[in-house]
Amino acid sequence: MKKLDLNRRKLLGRALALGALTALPACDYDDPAHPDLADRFLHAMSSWNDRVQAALFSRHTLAPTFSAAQITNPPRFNAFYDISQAPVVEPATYRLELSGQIQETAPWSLAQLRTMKQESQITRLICVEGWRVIGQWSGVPLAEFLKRIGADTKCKYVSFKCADGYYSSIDMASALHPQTILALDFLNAPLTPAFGAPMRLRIPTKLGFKNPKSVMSMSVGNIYTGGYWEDQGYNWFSGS
Ligand SMILES: Nc1nc2c(c(=O)[nH]1)N[C@H]1C(S)=C(S)[C@@H](COP(=O)(O)O)O[C@H]1N2
Ligand SMILES: [Mo]
Repeated sequence: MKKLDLNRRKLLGRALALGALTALPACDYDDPAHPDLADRFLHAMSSWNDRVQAALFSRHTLAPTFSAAQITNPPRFNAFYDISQAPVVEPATYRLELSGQIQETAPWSLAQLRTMKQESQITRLICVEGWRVIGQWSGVPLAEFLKRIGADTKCKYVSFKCADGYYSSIDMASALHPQTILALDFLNAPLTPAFGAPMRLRIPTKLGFKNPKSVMSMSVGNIYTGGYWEDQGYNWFSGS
């Protein structure tokens, strides 16, 4: 018990109480090469937590929606870098690359994505840093898109890679949730680079970091691919 210092004890308490956050990136690992018992315990807790959250998740339970008057203005930017470093993707030549257990893997242009029925919603984005914003995102329901490209929806995961090297992945039940969209617009205008242009995942049933921006490729499969923050200890399921 000597090794279980106060910070770590607090962390354990937090993991048990909240579940969503299992390790802070800044927490003081004694020796990263030899994760001690507490670290292994936190990891085991987090994957147990994934399974519990997945079991409790219902495709029919909707995240709260809001009125236009409640939209946060101006919106709030977040990424693992400063807003001036946000990647700029040329919309005219953009192609969403598809791979994995998908029948039609031809890449999709923005014009093609816009031929599909667009869904608009005013929802809340919650960041683990302790802030939240309400915004209006519109785009293609991921369930419809997966159907259209002949994705095997019996697979476990849908994974995303972004223009800035960010990446994330979600469980299939969440991918098929009616509020999960491939967002193209914010406030009825195309997304701007810092906020995820030309396309971002918008998934209001999960925390902010599960909403990858400037998505360049999508893959469907059964191999766990983790995520940028997930691989640093944040809980993978992270329902909000
Ligand atoms: N490509 C990319 N997507 C990302 C991130 C990032 O750093 N790069 N940060 C995530 C985090 S932690 C949050 S809270 C939201 C913030 O989205 P916003 O800038 O629209 O508020 O984007 C998520 N998606
Ligand atoms: Mo975040």
